[in-house]
Amino acid sequence: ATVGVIGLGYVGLPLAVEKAKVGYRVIGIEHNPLRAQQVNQGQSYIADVKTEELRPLVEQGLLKAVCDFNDVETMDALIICVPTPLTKNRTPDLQYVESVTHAIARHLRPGHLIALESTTYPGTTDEVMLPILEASGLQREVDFFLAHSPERVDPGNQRYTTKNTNKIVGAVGPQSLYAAETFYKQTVEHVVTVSSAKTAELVKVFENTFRAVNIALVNELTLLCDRMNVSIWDVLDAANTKPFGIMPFYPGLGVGGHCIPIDPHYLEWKAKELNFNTHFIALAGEVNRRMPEFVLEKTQRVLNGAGKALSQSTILVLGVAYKKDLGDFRESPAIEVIRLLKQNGAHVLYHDPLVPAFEEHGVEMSSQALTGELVESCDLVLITTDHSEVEYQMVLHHAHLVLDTRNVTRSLTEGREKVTLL
Ligand code: SAJ
Repeated sequence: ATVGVIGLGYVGLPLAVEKAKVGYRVIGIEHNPLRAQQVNQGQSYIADVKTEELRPLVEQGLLKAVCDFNDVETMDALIICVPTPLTKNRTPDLQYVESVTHAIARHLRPGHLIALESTTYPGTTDEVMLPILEASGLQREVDFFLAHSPERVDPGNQRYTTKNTNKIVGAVGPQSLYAAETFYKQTVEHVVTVSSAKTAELVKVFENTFRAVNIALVNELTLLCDRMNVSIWDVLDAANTKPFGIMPFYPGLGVGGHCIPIDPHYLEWKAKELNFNTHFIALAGEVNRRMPEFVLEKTQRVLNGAGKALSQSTILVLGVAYKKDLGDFRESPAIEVIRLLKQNGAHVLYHDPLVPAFEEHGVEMSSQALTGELVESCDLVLITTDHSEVEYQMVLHHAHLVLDTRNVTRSLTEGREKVTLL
């Protein structure tokens, strides 16, 4: 059987590899010709996909990438993994989902299974996609099958992969559900079916809203603990001794990535359409977006405590990626912190072993080599991302002052007197 994966990004490429590994012929439809070319050369550009597992599949002819929809008739299942970003006024941007659905409708044939994996607001599959597909004259549940199965990839997570992460599947009817469940069972260890496509969509945005709200709760508590001179880290560690723990969330300099800061606003938008005001989502967004400001204030305070002014200081920012052990800096709050530090006159350098250079929000920098001399030459080291491969002991040894926003130095001894935590 032949599978089409539309969008070969951090969701689509791992999925395409999993399908090819169990023997499907996989055709990736990727609108970025550079990425399509890299795939056809067996070259991975996604951290979670090793080139050595991609290349053989391409060489065996099990996986290839194209940039058009001309092969759609030859496919049996079509999995849509395109981005669902926000427009500049923070409303859902379904342009990619819609254009891909129109392209599929032009090549739709009896027997096609279509599954949307992109995170979106409840109702997208049956209110937006279904009418476009049925305009072809083919009928749901009879000629084609339509389902929603949200991607649950946790980028950089080696333990939970596309293969062993439970897969939620909801559809526009029983035939579609059966077709989708059967399809996913070939590559995912555990498939969980739900009663509708809308339910499946809601499960996903709820999961990410849950994270955003809990991160915001801990961030708000961090601001309060700062005023009370209590360590949030001690509070969280001790609170976690409850029998079932508190499912640890930790403070940080805000929420980055292309999911948690974005997905909940899809739900908020849909709720507003139904004249329902969700409060937690907006509140969580406000609190999380406030954290870079707080990190700036705290940096100023630590420098002032050592008789230094921010505007005369050189700051080394350790990590610009939005989370540990990943080279992705999209929506990274660390870049917002750098912008604020520069805006307040500080001289800022950064080191990130996984981000050699970046250009975002009008800031363009390249990573410095992390040496003792570099650390010594800075007035303060601001640890913003807790990458495993950074030599924090060396940093502590050479640093004058350290503001550790991730408490990554918690297990180190030498030099801890130089460290301030969020
Ligand atoms: N963060 C905190 N405190 C925390 C947890 C996270 O400040 O306690 C920050 C991180 O530093 C990061 C952001 O929030 O900047 C997002 O963190 P994340 O761990 O949710 O990472 P994502 O967005 O790459 O991956 C998430 C998935 N996370 C997990 O499963 C742990 C999951 O929510 C989704 O599958 C995925 O986004 C997605 O694609 O929706």
